[in-house]
Amino acid sequence: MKVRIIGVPMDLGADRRGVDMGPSAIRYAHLQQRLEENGIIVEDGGNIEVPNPESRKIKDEKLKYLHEIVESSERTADAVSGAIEDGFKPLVLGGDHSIALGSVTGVSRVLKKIGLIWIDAHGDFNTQDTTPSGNIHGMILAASLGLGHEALTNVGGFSPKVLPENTVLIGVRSIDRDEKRLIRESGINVFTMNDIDQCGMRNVMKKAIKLAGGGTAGVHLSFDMDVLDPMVAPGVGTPVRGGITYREAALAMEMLAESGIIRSLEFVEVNPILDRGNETAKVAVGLIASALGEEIL
Ligand code: DIR
Ligand code: MN
Ligand code: MN
Ligand code: MN
Repeated sequence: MKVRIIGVPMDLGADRRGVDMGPSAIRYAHLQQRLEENGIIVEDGGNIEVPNPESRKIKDEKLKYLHEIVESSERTADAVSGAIEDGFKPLVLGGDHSIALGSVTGVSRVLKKIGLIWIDAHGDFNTQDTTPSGNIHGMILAASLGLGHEALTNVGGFSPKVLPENTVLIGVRSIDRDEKRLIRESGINVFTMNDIDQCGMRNVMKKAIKLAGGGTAGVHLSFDMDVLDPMVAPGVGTPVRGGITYREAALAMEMLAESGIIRSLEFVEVNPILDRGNETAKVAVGLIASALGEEIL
C-alpha cells in the first residue's frame, strides 16, 4: 500500500486556537515510522497553504472566515485528487474539521460515487441559519450533502459530494437544537453514543460498512478526535463527556481496514496546546495505523 500524507494546518473553522499545529504533532508522534514498520510505502506531501487567523478579518459572524476556508478547501481537494490519481491513499491531517470539505471534494471528484463515514462527538450539520457559533467546522457534513451556503456546497464546482443513504455519522452526543432537525430531515444514517452502548461498536460498524460501502466506488473516513472520551483524547477544542474508548475506536478502524472499502482518510481536531504530553496525537497515530491495516499478531 502507498500512502501520501497531506497536512492541513487549518485554524479558521473553530474557536480554540492551536489546532493548526495538529499535523506537526501527529508527525512528531512518529506517524511515518509506524506506518513504514507495517510495510506501507509513505510519502509526505507536506502541508497545504492556509492563512492564519491573526492575518485575516472575520467578515460574517455566521460564517467565520468563509472565503479563506473555501480557498484552502480547493487546494486540499486538488492535493487529495492528485494523490488518488498518482496511486496513493491520501491521509489528511488536521487542522479543524473544516478541512474535510476539501478532502471529501477531492475523493468524490475522482471516484464519483463515494460513501462517507463521519466519526464525531458532534453532528457537524449546522448551516449559517442554525449555527450557534458561526464556526464552519460545525457545518461540513451538511455542506458535503449540499446543505448550507453556496460558497461551501459548491467547492470543486459540484454538489452534493455524497448521498444521504451512503453517509454514516457515528459517536454523536452533542447536537444543537436546530441542527437536530436538519439531521432528521436529511436521511443520513446516524449511530449515536446510545446506539454504540446498546448494540456495541462491532454491530454499529458492520451496518456502517454496508451502508457506506454498498454500491459506492469507495469510502472516505473522516475521524474527529473529539469522538473519543476526553480522558483518552484531551487535546481537542470541543471535548464532550461520555465518548468512545480507545479500544472501541481501534475496533472500528480494524473493521474498516478489513473491509477494504476505505480509499481516503483524515484525522482532525488534534490541538497540542490543549493536550497533555502529545497524548492525543499519539492516540491518532495508533488509530491511523489500525485503519491502514496494522495487525496485532
Ligand atoms: C457546534 C460545535 N455544534 C458548532 N461543533 C463542533 O459550533 O456548530 N464540531 N465542535 O466538531
Ligand atoms: Mn467534527
Ligand atoms: Mn470540529
Ligand atoms: Mn467534533
